[in-house]
Amino acid sequence: MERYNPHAIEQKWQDAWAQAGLYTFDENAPGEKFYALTMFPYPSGNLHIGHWYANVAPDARARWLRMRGYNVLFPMGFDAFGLPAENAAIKNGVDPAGWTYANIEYMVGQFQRMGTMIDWSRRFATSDPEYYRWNQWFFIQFYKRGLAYKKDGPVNWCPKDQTVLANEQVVNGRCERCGTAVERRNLSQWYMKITDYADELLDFADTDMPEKVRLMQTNWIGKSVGAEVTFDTPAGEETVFTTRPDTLMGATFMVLAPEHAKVAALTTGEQRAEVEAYVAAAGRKTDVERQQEGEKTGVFTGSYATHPITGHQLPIWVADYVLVTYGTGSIMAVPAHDERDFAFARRFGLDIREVIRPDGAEPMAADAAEAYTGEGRIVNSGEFDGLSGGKASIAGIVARLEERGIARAKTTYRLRDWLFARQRYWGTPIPFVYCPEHGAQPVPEDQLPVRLPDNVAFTPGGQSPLKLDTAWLSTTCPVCGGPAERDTDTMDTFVDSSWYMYRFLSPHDDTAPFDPAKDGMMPVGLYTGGIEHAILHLLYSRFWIKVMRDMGLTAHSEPFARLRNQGMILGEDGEKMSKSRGNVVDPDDLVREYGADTVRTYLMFIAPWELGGPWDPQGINGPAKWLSRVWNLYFETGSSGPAETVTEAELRYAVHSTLKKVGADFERLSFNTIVAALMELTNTLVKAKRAPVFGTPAWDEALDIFGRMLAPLVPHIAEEIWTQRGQPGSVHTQSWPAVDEAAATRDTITIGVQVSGKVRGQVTISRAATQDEAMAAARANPDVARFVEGKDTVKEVYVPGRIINIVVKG
Ligand code: ANZ
Repeated sequence: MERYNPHAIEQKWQDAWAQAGLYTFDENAPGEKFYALTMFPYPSGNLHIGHWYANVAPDARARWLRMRGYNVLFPMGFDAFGLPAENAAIKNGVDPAGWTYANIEYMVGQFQRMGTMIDWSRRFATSDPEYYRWNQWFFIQFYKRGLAYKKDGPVNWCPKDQTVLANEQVVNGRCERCGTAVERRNLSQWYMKITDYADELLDFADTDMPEKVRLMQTNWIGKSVGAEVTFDTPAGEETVFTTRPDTLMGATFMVLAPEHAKVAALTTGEQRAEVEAYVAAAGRKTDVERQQEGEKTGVFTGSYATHPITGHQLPIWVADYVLVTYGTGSIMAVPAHDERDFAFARRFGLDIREVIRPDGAEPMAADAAEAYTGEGRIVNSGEFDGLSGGKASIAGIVARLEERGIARAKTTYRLRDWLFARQRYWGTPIPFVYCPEHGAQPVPEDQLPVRLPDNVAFTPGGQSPLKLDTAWLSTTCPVCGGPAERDTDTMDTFVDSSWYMYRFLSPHDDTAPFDPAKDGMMPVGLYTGGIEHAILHLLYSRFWIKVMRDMGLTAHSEPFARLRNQGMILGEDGEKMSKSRGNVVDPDDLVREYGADTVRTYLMFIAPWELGGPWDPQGINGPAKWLSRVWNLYFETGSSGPAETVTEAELRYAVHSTLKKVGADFERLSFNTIVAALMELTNTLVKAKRAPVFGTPAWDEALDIFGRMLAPLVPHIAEEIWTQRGQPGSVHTQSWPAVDEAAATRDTITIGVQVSGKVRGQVTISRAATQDEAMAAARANPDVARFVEGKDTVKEVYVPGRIINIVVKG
């Protein structure tokens, strides 16, 4: 007998499957359609263990669905635009396209060695002009709908990457990609009006996402319900946004953000030098630094606002804890009930006026140490006194203020419009031209795609080569035919992943982004990927699909019916794997040593999939040995014989109860317990091979069902077993076995026997045993018999399935 040698079978089967087109999705094939998708990778040049972890379990699940009769679409592509290609170009003088496509070829080969059921005939890269052409088409449609617009304003600028960044790409004040401190600049930029969809994006009714993901998106959108209240100032009316209009009478000063437009006009001559210095210093800080805890800073402008009800004069301050990008960029400060205002008032000796008091409490002490932010009754507020403060009374108070023209109800969002343009080369060119006569004009749709020029010159400073490519730059105005210049910006690469799931439906369509006849495949039935995409990618794609729906392109409002996140495989040391830490595990090395099936098994076995955990180099030996045992189970002769006692019922119970569990675990994406159950079943099978049940129909059934259960997890060895057993076709086109419910339930049970209330022994009886049968079995047990023989029986009780009690006298 040959020993298990994955290297002798894996490549062979991968080639055979590819040749047979075994995994090519055919929409006309029978079976309910199911769309399973794993987030596509960036073509960095190498699939790492994290990619394997992210892909093998969803592959197993897609294979399982297929065996259950679903017609499963499981495609893969490459998210191919982005900075690394361009940085490689700047650093090593290579062409970004050449670099990207060579990486893709290499990674496809790596993917193939994983043994997945990916349908490669649908593969595309988002840097293909045939793909990004539709980004441009969408951009023009969004523009026509008023959703793409250009605006002057403060933006985050990364001086190293020489490009603007979306707020989402600034982490702790630094460029998410290169870590350089981000600057603020005023630039005219393209935006996408995602804020139009803020409310709808808060509704997750049609998309099943993990609680944590929903929460992160909800916080990112940051909906706040409140009111705008207007104050008079020497520079005209100033409106503030507040979520607590019930505390209006407690407002004792006003604060403007340093960048607020009225700062200069409100600053008196005496205060000017101080205010200007403060504003300049604040400009050098990031929003995050400004909002960090720590001592509040600020300066008085010298001017006063008039309280709209009391007419009191409230000093107007400038402080950087108020952000120009939120609400109206100014606040009414209520130090008694807001922590930041309280700290500020204490620091600068400003008035604190209590207006909310818990029932039965004493008035707030003059030397109170902190603001009171809880519930209570309104006090010191004239006509509003006695109302309960907080949510309950806000609507009523706003209505009364509205009548007098002081306030109006207002809902504010933290979400900003999506800053869409980048000053980089390796992305989708924005399809606009600028004519001295006719301004910004979209490129006519029949001229799409606007292709990226080849052979551009990269400069070490990082400026976009598009700006320097005069041949590419100069074009004609679609309105007058006169000379015009192209937009040199490219799109944020998040556009590419915003709608790619639709492209897989008809990846070669050159008349539309996707074939509308295929819309029924959407939404994606199960989308899997990392939690790092909880906000940006998911929010953008949810937005994009809602716009597509409003354009009449799709009937769906959500791209993903269900999303699940895998955890992360860490280094042996529990740290994130990275070259600098030297703790990287290379899946290619592992495949060379153990074969893909073992690596697949180990990655599913190593941890609950959604949690992940540290890599254990010893751990892989378990799965390797298991697959050898599996192999021997089928192919080793000579070790069979009646040396063990496994009955037919026991064997069938083991097989069918495992089958039942594996099905339930696939459903809930619990892969490690599937592997564990199959390992346990292997033990029973190895025993059964040496028992009289060997060679019976039950034995054949066991080998058949076990072989099919292996197929989704370890496709190569399962295929070899299938074939070597002389069965025609592929195990991967077989159906998933049906559970024999009767066999999956044990028909005997083991229960305790009490004599006069004391447990004396245990008996194994049929589940269907009658009281008489149960009693007979109990009395036949020697441990029980000792206590009942020769004694009078007072009572016999059998609680079916639970306990037997024999009460005796004497
Ligand atoms: C008066 C007040 C009294 C407030 C009170 C709070 C508590 P969220 O919930 O996050 O939306 N605010 C408004 N605009 C601001 C800005 N540009 N920068 C910093 N803070 C700003 O927060 C809304 C509250 O944050 C608003 O309600 C305002 O302070 C402050 F007992 O107004 B409040």
